[in-house]
Order: sequence, then C-alpha cells, then structure tokens
Amino acid sequence: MTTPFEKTTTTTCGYCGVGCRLEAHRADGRVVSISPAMDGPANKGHTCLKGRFAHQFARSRDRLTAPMVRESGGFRLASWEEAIARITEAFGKIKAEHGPDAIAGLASSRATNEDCYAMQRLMRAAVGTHNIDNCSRVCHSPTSFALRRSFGLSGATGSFDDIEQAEVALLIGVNPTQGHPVVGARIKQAALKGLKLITADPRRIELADYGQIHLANRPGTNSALLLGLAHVVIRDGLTDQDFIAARTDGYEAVEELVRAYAPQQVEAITGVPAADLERAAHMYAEADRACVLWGLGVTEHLYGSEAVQLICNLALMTANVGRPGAALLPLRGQNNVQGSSDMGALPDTFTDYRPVTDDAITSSFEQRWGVEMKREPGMKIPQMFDAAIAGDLKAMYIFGEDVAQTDPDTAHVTKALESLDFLVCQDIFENETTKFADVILPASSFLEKTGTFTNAERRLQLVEPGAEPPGSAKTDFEILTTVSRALGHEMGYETPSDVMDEIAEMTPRYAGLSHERIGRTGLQWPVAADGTDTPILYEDEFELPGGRAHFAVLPYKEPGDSADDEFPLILVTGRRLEHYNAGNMTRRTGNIELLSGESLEIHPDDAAARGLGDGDVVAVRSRQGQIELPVEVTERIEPGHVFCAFHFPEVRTNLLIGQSADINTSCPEYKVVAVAVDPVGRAAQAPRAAEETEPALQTG
Ligand SMILES: Nc1nc2c(c(=O)[nH]1)N[C@H]1C(S)=C(S)[C@@H](COP(=O)(O)OP(=O)(O)OC[C@H]3O[C@@H](n4cnc5c(=O)[nH]c(N)nc54)[C@H](O)[C@@H]3O)O[C@H]1N2
Ligand SMILES: Nc1nc2c(c(=O)[nH]1)N[C@H]1C(S)=C(S)[C@@H](COP(=O)(O)OP(=O)(O)OC[C@H]3O[C@@H](n4cnc5c(=O)[nH]c(N)nc54)[C@H](O)[C@@H]3O)O[C@H]1N2
Ligand code: SF4
Ligand SMILES: [Mo]
Repeated sequence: MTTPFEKTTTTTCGYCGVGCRLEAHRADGRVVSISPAMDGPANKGHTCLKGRFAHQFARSRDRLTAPMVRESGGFRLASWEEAIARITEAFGKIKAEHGPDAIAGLASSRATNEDCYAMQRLMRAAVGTHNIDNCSRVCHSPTSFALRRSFGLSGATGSFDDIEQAEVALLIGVNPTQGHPVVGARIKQAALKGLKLITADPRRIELADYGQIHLANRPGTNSALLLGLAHVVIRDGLTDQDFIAARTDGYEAVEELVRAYAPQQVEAITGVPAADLERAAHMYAEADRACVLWGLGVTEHLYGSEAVQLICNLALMTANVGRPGAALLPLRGQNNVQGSSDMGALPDTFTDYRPVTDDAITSSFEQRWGVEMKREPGMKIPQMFDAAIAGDLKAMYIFGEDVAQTDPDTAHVTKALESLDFLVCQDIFENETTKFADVILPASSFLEKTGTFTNAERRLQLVEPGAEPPGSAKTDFEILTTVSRALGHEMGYETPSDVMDEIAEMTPRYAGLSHERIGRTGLQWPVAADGTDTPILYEDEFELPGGRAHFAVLPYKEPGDSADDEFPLILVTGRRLEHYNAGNMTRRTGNIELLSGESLEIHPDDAAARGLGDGDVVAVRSRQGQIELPVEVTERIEPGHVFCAFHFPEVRTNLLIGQSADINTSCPEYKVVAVAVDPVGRAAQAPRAAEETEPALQTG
C-alpha cells in the first residue's frame, strides 16, 4: 500500500548534532511521516527513533498558536501587534532608565543558523548589547575553548566518515547509542568490521560490549586518565617525534609533567586498573589511524576544558590529527549548537569566533549594520542570572531554551527569572520558563522553516519546510526581523537566504556559503569563495600563530564535589534514548509510551544497603536541593554512583545541581554531584515500560 502524500520535502533532523537528512512527507497540510534521505552524508539512509517518529509534537494540540501576554497573574491571547508593542515599550523604558546592558538574550541551538544570526544581530544592533549567549554554554563550550587553544578552530577536525577509516577509536565520556544513535550505529557496524574500540565511562555503555577495553574511571577523573595514557605513550616510545618537531610547540613541558602519572598512580585516582590503562595506551598509539570521540562526560566538569586540551595533547603526540581516519570528533549535542556559536550568538564573539574586543572586526559589523557597539564582551548565561538577582539585569529575551528546567541550580534560575521586570519567551510550547514570561511568542518548529543547521562535523545542511506553522504562529526568522524593525533596526532581509549571504559577506572562513551551494549534500566550513569546503582540518597547518599546534601543560585537579559521610554517593546526570533535553517535544510524541518517567539507576549493592528494590521511591538530597523519584536497580552503574536524566519537569533534577562550573567557560559541573539516597515509599510501577512499543509510533 502506498500512502498518497501531497508533497515530500528533503530537510535536516531538528534533534541532535548528527544531522540526519530526512524526507518529510505531507498529507492534509501536515507532516505525517518521515523517512531517511538515502543520500544524507551523515546518516546514509538511516535515522533513529527520534528523527523518524518523534515529529508528532509538531501537530500537538499544545502547540502555541497565538501570542500571549501576562494579565492579572495569568496569560491571555493577544494580537501580534499588541505583543510586539509590549516588547518595544518595555525594552524602550528599560534602555532609557538603565541602558541597553540591562537587557540580555539567549539564542536557540534548536533553531537555524539564520535565526541565530538574526537573534545576535537583534541584541547587538537593535537593543545595543553584547549580552547574548546560547546553550552551548552548558554543553560543549569547553570543547570550543580547548580546540581553539590547541589547534585554532572550534570544530571537529574531521568527519563521521573518519570512523570507518580508523583502526582504533577512543570514546571518552560519550554515549552515542543513546545521544547520537545514528553515529552509534555506524560505530557498531565499524566495530563488527574490525574497528577497535576503547570506551572510558563510569557506566558500562552499550558500545563497551562492542569494544576491546572499557575503562570505568571515576566521574571527574578524565584528566588523570588522559595524563596516564600520555605517560605510557611517552615512556614506551610511541610518540611521533617528526610530527611533534615539525608541527607543534610546547612538547617538552608535557614530557616533564606526565612523569607523575604512572599507571599505578593513575589507578589510585581513577579506579582504572593499571594494566588496562597500559593496554589502552598501546592500542591507541600503535594504530596507524586513531580517532577520539567525546561528549559531556568530558566537558560538564570543573576542569572540562582542560580535559579536552589533554585529549588534543594525546592526538598531537601520536600525529592523529589532520589525516583521514585520524579525527577528533566531539559529538556536539543539539541539531544546531555548533551553528548557533559559529554565528556569533555568544557574548564575546561575532561569526567564526572573532572577538568583539577586536576593533577592526567590531567596526566592520558597525558599518554593515549602521550602529555603534562596545568593545567589551557581554554576559554569559550564569552571569545573566546573577545580575538579574542583583537587580542589574532587568529584561531577557529567551528564544527556544527552557532554562528553568535545563540550567543548573533550578532554584537560582527561577529566582532570577522572577527578579526580572520583563521576560519574552519565543518557543513552540509553553514550558517551565514561559511560566515567568510577560510575553510569549508562538514560533515555528524545524518542520515549518527554511534555513540551515550545522552538524557536529561542521557541515551546513538545508532545512526546508514541510508544513506551515500552526494558527497564527510565525517562523522564528519572521518574528526576529519583525521585532527588530519594531525596535527601530531594519535588518533588510527578505528571506533566510539573504541572511546567509550576509554571513558569507562578513566572514572570510564562510565566504563561499550560500543556500544554493549548500544544496543536497551540505558544505563543511571553512568554505572558500569558490565554494570549496573542508572535510578535514589542519592537513598542512594549524590555525594558530606560525601554523603550529599547542601542547597544554595541565595537571589533574580534583572535581568540585566529592562524597562524604552525609552525601555518600556520586550522582551523574545525562540523557535517555527516548527523550530529548527538556522533553518538551518528545514528551508530546509516542516516545512517552516507551518511557513515561524518570528513575534513579543504582547498583544492587547500594540498593541492598538501603533496603531498596526496583520501583521504590527515594529522596535524593544534594548540598543544593532535594528531589524524589523511583529507583531502577541495575549493574550498568558502578557501586558508589547513581544516575538519572533531566527530561521530566516534575522530577526537577537540576534542583540538585550547584553553581560549580568549568573554570574557563562556566559550563556547569552536571556530572559530579554528591548525594544521599533514602527510601520514602514504594511506587506502583517503575516508569520504564516493560513492552517494546515502537510499532505503535508509526503514524504515517
Ligand atoms: N536521546 C537523546 N539524545 C540526545 C539528547 C537527549 O537529551 N536525548 N541530547 C543531545 C545533547 S544536547 C547532547 S549535548 C548530547 C549529549 O550526548 P553525550 O555527550 O553522550 O552525553 P551524556 O549522555 O550526558 O554523557 C555521556 C557519558 O558521560 C559519562 N560520564 C559522566 N561523567 C564522566 C566522567 O567523569 N568521565 C567519563 N569518561 N565519562 C563520564 C556518562 O556516564 C555518560 O554515559 O546528546 C544529544 N542527543
Ligand atoms: N542535569 C543535567 N542538565 C542538563 C544536561 C545534563 O547533562 N544534565 N545537559 C545540558 C545540555 S548539554 C543542554 S544542550 C541543555 C539543553 O537545554 P535546552 O536548550 O533548554 O533544551 P531543549 O529541550 O533542547 O530546547 C529548549 C526549547 O526549545 C524549543 N524549541 C525547539 N525547536 C524550536 C524552534 O525551532 N524554535 C523555537 N522558538 N523554539 C524551539 C523547545 O520547545 C524547548 O522548549 O540542557 C542541559 N541540562
Ligand atoms: S541520530 Fe540525531 S539527527 Fe539522526 S535522526 Fe536521530 S536525533 Fe535526528
Ligand atoms: Mo547539549
């Protein structure tokens, strides 16, 4: 049986940074089914259960379909004119009384490059402040910082295709079969064909079963592990001295530093048996082509950015960078978190990470936009919340981010949002954050807009609409350009393609980008004026002075929190296959039947010590706050540790997370929280659904 679709549009998945190319099939004016595009360079004809099935959210009755404004403690529907007038009035008053820096904005890493560029322009040119940030702050900002320090550019050095070309892959603090399932599947396939895998994770992730060596290091000890690997590589003469001499600086000091990290010493810190560390170092360094993949298990730590620099060290000393099959692949999280940062939705940089402190750069944007701007960076997200509580920040414009659920220290975030005089939220659903809004603007989902996303391989791919936004909702592009015009700054774009043309004009490394050139298969930046793109970075030179990469000399330091008598277990937070971040989208699809609530994973020994069985409800208490949820007793997790996700607003996981954050980038230490776990009662049923219900999701 064939379904009579009205139309099929090829687009790019709006969930994760893999960037699968999809065919969206339309009937009755709506996207009713999705299938993989066979020529997608990242997915090669595959998708995961989110990309393929989790599009019902777009048709959900809960979608925002008209603007809403606050009135006598609640919300009422409003016209676009009234909603926008409230924004211009409030922003105008605050600017007049307190200056433009009393206003801040957040761009959405779920939205397109064009939307994010328009958002940073709105804040910089229409409002007049560099107070603009995006959620890469709480995700891979340490990766960006470290790659720029060590190699020069903020992006993966190669492509997913390098996975199949590698002999060995080291996966550290990343769980691709859950977070990036299509890449997870590619790794599995490659492993079955001979790719050797080393996994490093306190939990035994699924890919450990496909690998040769699993290193179950304690949370927060990655740096010690990486220094230990470097110790063995150097001690056993496995370095590439020609590469080090020709292309790098600073190696001698690293040789000196790693002497203190002999395998026995590293075992004492990390819990990883010395013999396993030795084997892993040899496997990685003896391979002709080795990749490293990492994720939040590396970045969301007090010294996350330093750990990424130590990954770069390891690749440099073995010459595993700048060649096919030898790539550093940070698995960036959201569909466009690479792009939102590339586009300058950051308080300190314009497009391509060029600093606002650089007079020539800022002048060029001043001329283009006809405004004047400061040469000092604006506030990062945590500084915005602190400033709101201190009374210095009066208004925020939050575009596609649910900070009241996903940012750390929920009590602090909600206090900050309450402290604001005025909050605008632009989203596709009401969420925990919109509860604090004064104006809510109804936007479009990725299935209803035109533009581009940049995936974790630096690849820009087209997004094309399969349907119209519901009701009087508008595309993010239309909303942002209209608000900017109302604030007195005409951006002058007719379509998102015009935005891309400006990005290319203003950014030498993106000079050859245009929607037309991006076409069906995408382009990986840098893109030269003639359209040549760059699947592999640094083949000849690094993008640092003299073209040389930089070794970092960074000793191991302890994580910000540690277990003690009162808080004897370490909580690691992360994600689950069925749900996505704040869950606002996946909770409104059939995925809710696959997983309807959160549970705390606990090892059988720790459960027995507390008299806990599957489904028992516990109170989890940290130095910061307390939540309640049922337990799942499992050997997936090591004794002494517990794990839960943050996809369900009723659980409020982030009440437990404190203010501790990466020293260089303020990325929260989501991965190490000392907690006490005590029984409070017995639940009727553990939330994980017993049956396999996936077929029920096939609506198309
Ligand atoms: N299904 C689904 N997919 C998603 C998302 C989602 O919510 N749901 N979110 C997207 C986003 S925004 C992101 S950023 C990515 C994240 O994807 P990943 O980077 O894979 O993120 P996590 O699963 O949070 O953490 C990865 C692993 O780090 C481990 N870990 C924790 N602490 C340490 C440590 O100190 N050392 C080591 N070596 N490992 C540690 C955890 O046990 C976990 O298995 O996923 C994206 N994809
Ligand atoms: N405890 C704990 N907390 C974490 C993490 C963790 O590992 N542990 N991980 C952190 C990480 S890595 C991340 S990236 C953050 C993610 O945190 P968020 O960015 O807050 O989460 P998302 O669910 O990705 O998306 C936010 C909002 O975007 C809206 N949205 C989606 N598409 C569009 C669109 O096209 N237009 C508009 N206007 N809105 C849209 C959704 O409805 C949703 O409300 O969470 C962080 N929080
Ligand atoms: S792997 Fe990521 S990009 Fe691909 S379909 Fe799944 S969520 Fe979408
Ligand atoms: Mo993320």
